[in-house]
Amino acid sequence: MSREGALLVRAKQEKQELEDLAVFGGEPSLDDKLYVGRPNIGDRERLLERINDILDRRWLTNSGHYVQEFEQKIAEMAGTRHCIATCNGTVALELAIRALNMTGEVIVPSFTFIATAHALQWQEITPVFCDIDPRTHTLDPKQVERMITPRTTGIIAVHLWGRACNVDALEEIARSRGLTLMFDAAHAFGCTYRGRKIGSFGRAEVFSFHATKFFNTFEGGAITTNDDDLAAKLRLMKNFGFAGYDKVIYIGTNGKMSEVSAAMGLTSLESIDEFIGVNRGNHAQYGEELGGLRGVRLIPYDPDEQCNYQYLVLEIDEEETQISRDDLVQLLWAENVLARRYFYPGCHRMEPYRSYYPHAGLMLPVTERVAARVMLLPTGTAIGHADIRTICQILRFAVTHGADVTQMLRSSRPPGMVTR
Ligand code: T4K
Repeated sequence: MSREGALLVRAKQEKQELEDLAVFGGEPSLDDKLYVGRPNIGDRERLLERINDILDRRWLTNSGHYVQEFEQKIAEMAGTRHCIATCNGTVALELAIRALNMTGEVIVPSFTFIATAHALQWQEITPVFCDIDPRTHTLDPKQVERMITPRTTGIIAVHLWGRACNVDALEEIARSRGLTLMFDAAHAFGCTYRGRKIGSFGRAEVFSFHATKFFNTFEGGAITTNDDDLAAKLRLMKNFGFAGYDKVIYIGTNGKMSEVSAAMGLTSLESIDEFIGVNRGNHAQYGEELGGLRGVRLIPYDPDEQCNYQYLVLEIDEEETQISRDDLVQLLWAENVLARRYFYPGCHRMEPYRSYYPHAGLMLPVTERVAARVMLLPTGTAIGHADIRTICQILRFAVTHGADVTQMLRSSRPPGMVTR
């Protein structure tokens, strides 16, 4: 690009006056939308080779060559004896919950993707929403103890943002209270807890390889465990309970991963270091560009642990910024930066839980506070350094003029308008 071209782009991007913000009628800083969770894609040629091979073999699903290879690789990388690949993370959760005989009540965070709760409710098990630690955004072990009742059979803890839960404390509670502990590790493939790979904690751990995860199988998931009997049961359950042609020995469902998904997974795995490297670099750049911006905190990753850096999470302290998280999200959307409010408003405020337990929020003060402050920004291989610079410039401008932007939004917003 010529120097003049570069200056033009720069002029378009940098906001000087409030009216330059797209939310007030200015030109959006970005021509194309930037999404949270844009898929990372590995080597296309390699993927297409594999898909061609699948077609040549005429073996498309049902524990084919590629699914077996994928399961082996995941087990190796997670450091477990078994990996059972599934069609998605939600079905993997449902299978694990059922195979582990969870019943009655199971303690889960409310600050998670709705699938964690639904996987229980789907089987008529009551998700009991428990508060989180404000520092880690994961289950607070002290609160977990408070939520145990005679009906409690288990705990599903979530390694949110790929940052490990307080595994030791949870394992101790599960052991001493006779509860089954498993982990929703949907965000945490490639991450460690005290140097050990996530995958082998609790009775089982569940991964998601959905398109929006840092490495994906289009749709997909997996359960990892070191329990031989559990693994055997899960293999039956994900294939209708078939133990051979014409022989069903267990109740089951169809939770199988297809060959083409496994091919995508194997191809993605070959680029995993690159994906993590890009995410780590993006995280560092956001950190530098937003450094010192009052009221905006970038959630850090523990430098002593391995992490996939897939989630770029900000906490907005409205008292400091003078502009709310929701207003910032609205303003970014207008600029074509589709920031997200994961996991607002918390599962307990979504149906059917909101109707079942209208007062659950009373036990979840930290969840409610954090859910009102968190905002996720785009990262991954689909965005570049210039995009990050632009996003940070918009944020810096909006926060520096926080009170004025808020006032102007209030006077320009039609009554009843909400941000997504
Ligand atoms: N447990 C936890 C803690 C989870 O976070 C999840 C899933 C699960 C369990 C269940 O695992 P799965 O059954 O999904 O395997 C997304 C994902 O759909 C969901 O997988 C993920 N968590 C969650 C955190 O995010 P949504 O409802 O936010 O939006 P979605 O899927 O429409 O995509 C988000 C953005 O990504 C879009 O704005 C556009 C972009 N996108 C999406 C897709 C699918 C693309 O650019 N390309 C794509 O192909 O749930």
